[in-house]
Amino acid sequence: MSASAPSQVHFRTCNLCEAMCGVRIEVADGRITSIKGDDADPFSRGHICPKAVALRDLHEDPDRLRHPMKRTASGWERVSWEDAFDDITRRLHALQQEHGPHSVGAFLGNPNVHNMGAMMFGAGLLRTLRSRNLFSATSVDQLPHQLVAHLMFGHQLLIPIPDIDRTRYMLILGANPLASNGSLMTSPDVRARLRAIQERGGKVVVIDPRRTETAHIANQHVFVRPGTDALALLSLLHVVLQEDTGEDTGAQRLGRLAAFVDGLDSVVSLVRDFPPERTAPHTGIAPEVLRGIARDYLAAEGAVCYGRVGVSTHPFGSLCQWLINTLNIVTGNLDREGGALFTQPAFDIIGGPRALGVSRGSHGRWKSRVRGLPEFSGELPVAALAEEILTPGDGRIRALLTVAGNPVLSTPNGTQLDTALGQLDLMVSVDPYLNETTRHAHYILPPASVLERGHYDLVFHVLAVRNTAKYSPPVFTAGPESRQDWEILLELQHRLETLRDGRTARATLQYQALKRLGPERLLDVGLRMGPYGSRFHPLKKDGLSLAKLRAAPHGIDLGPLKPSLPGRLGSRSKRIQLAPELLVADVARLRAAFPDDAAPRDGELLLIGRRHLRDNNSWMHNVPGLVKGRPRCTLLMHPEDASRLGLTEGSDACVRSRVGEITVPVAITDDVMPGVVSLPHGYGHQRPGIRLRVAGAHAGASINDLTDEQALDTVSGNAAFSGTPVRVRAAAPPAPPSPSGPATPAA
Ligand SMILES: Nc1nc2c(c(=O)[nH]1)N[C@H]1C(S)=C(S)[C@@H](COP(=O)(O)OP(=O)(O)OC[C@H]3O[C@@H](n4cnc5c(=O)[nH]c(N)nc54)[C@H](O)[C@@H]3O)O[C@H]1N2
Ligand SMILES: Nc1nc2c(c(=O)[nH]1)N[C@H]1C(S)=C(S)[C@@H](COP(=O)(O)OP(=O)(O)OC[C@H]3O[C@@H](n4cnc5c(=O)[nH]c(N)nc54)[C@H](O)[C@@H]3O)O[C@H]1N2
Ligand code: SF4
Ligand SMILES: [Mo]
Repeated sequence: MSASAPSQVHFRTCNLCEAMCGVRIEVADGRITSIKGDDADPFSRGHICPKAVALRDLHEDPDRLRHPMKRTASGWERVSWEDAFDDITRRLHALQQEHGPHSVGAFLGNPNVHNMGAMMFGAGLLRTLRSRNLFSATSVDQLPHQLVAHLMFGHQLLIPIPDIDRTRYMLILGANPLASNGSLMTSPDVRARLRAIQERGGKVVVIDPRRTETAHIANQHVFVRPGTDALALLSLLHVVLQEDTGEDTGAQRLGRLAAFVDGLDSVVSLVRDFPPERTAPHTGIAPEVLRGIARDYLAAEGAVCYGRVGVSTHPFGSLCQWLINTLNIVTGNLDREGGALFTQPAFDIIGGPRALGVSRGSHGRWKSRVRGLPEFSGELPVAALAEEILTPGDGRIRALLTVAGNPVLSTPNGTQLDTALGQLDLMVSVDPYLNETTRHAHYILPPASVLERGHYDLVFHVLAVRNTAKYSPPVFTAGPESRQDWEILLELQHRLETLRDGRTARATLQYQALKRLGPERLLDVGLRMGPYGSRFHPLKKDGLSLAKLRAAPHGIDLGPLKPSLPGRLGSRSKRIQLAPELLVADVARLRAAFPDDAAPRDGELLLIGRRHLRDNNSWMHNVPGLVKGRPRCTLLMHPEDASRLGLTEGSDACVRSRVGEITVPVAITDDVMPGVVSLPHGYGHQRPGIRLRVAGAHAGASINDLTDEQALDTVSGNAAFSGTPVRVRAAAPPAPPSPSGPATPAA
């Protein structure tokens, strides 16, 4: 700890969610005395949410692991980094020698994307593994967005961003930015930005099976039956493209996009079959409501449709994301101010030098061994991870590396994965906590705390509603005994390469160079090579560099998003594919799932998820300030369903699905649709052997002990959490109180 009195002020970007809020951190005597919003941050303008203060709690958390740990017969033991790296890489190498490269798998969790060093160095380690069994949180999240971007725009990260600050009509499906603070739409203080749409005479419309916090401030909220959005979108397109709306035809509305869009005719004929009357019995959306939305959307000077987790972790997630883009395109709202635009980030991982970037994407180059699910950009769907460990045979996963992930709580059928992890020959977790997943590890390698590292948002600047750039230097100096995520990943990579290829001069030089450079120097190179960089900028010395960012601690505003097509497209043809074959073909699956004569399934409820402002996936329940108050892991249920099932407010309900059963208290509200129930994810901290004392006392139950690893958006392989069929009944009268409380820390 370097700081000493009098107090120092640090400016930083909060990296806990995607919003990139600027924070002002005061430190005295090596301790944080206050965390506030940074009013001078040009992007977030002082906004923060209650989680920002957790940056301190996470740093100071006594449960956060500070040194490598090895699981032994008598419990967890502290080991040296050297011994850990040595034993781990020797064993990984031996397994790969004996059973082939695919016997070692890896799972990368969400916080990697919020971590500059892990982003820069993770790929190298994965390449070194040469394994086809690579998984990440992408396939329980935004894989449909990436697949669709790859197919339509030629690059997996060319994701159109809503121009929230200029739009006059924002149609939101399956997102609740007031709780999540926005996703694939980095927009700090999203509440103010949505309000501003209304203040300039525009409209916000939310389509969601739950009347969410966002729906409450919207101009209009429409209930939709979970899993049916693709039908509603096809009907919206039907109205826009097939009905006489008194406006231009589809081709005319494309405007300047017409010069580089292929496939409009296929879409026009595809939507013919989906008049709103035909889809209404499935979606629950009245035809006149959809026609009203279409009318308003077409009339607005700049309209945008935005769909997030609720329509990507969905049985037709890829269709939804495709149809959302299509709606924006055929109404001329893509690449238009007030519509959806692509960013031009300062460190350009899309259009910049290949060595510093992310690939354009690939699909189906190989299939998973057991279920034959398609690869996407080198990864397989994580819904297949457990079966790849449990199913005997050649290519079975025998060792697993997890980096910043908690798949036991975050992936479908977590119970099955929990069992599978217990059967690995070797599991290694790079993670600061002993949690539901890492308790199975043979080694836990904890990184330095987030405040001990520099930060730049390589990914979220690509997804932001405005072009900005900001670098945050470390607040504290990491101790000599701690290692950054990137150092851990680089060390594993280098030792594995050395074991496999021998000690070559080239590899050693490369390793030493990377180690010396570290993320900061690479960031500097990326900024200089980027579109605002000192290398290409006409006034060279004024161009962006790390030094320039260091001199602007609140960040630099690079202006609003600008039209950039067709030049920005990733494909060589520089054309947009409006009707990719893979997606057009998937409409047959949709039709089959919703035949005209479908009979309602008696007694079945559809389970959906939800987020709360004070949660962050599974890993922030150990922060006392964030878990205090009423328990949040409750099953929301409509009063009609509750009375039919004899459930009362606060009573315990047993919720059962094909894969499992959990017991949770009921909260009755007409904010959810009849026939729909909702539970948050990331709870379920009752499992033995974890070391999360606060979380253990707020355990809740895991929704992913109910979600089904067989339910997928089959084109992409993304997990389909939305609309898991469940049966609910009153739990047996409570047994005499059993001693509960914090889970017993292991060893
Ligand atoms: N506070 C907080 N913030 C977070 C996170 C967190 O855990 N907590 N997680 C972060 C992460 S990793 C992500 S990816 C983002 C996600 O950000 P969002 O996409 O905004 O996520 P949610 O708040 O879960 O909103 C999903 C919405 O989809 C609705 N929904 C469910 N099924 C369907 C359906 O079939 N159709 C439609 N139309 N809607 C449906 C749900 O009711 C819910 O309102 O949030 C990020 N920010
Ligand atoms: N049913 C249902 N399931 C869902 C979702 C849903 O809406 N419904 N949402 C899905 C989504 S969008 C996502 S993104 C996934 C998230 O899935 P995961 O990424 O698997 O889960 P997290 O809860 O984010 O776990 C993060 C892990 O990283 C560790 N960690 C935190 N910071 C760092 C760090 O700086 N370095 C390292 N090495 N480790 C760190 C934490 O201790 C924790 O173990 O969950 C998905 N699961
Ligand atoms: S909204 Fe996200 S980035 Fe902003 S303070 Fe909260 S957690 Fe941090
Ligand atoms: Mo996510």
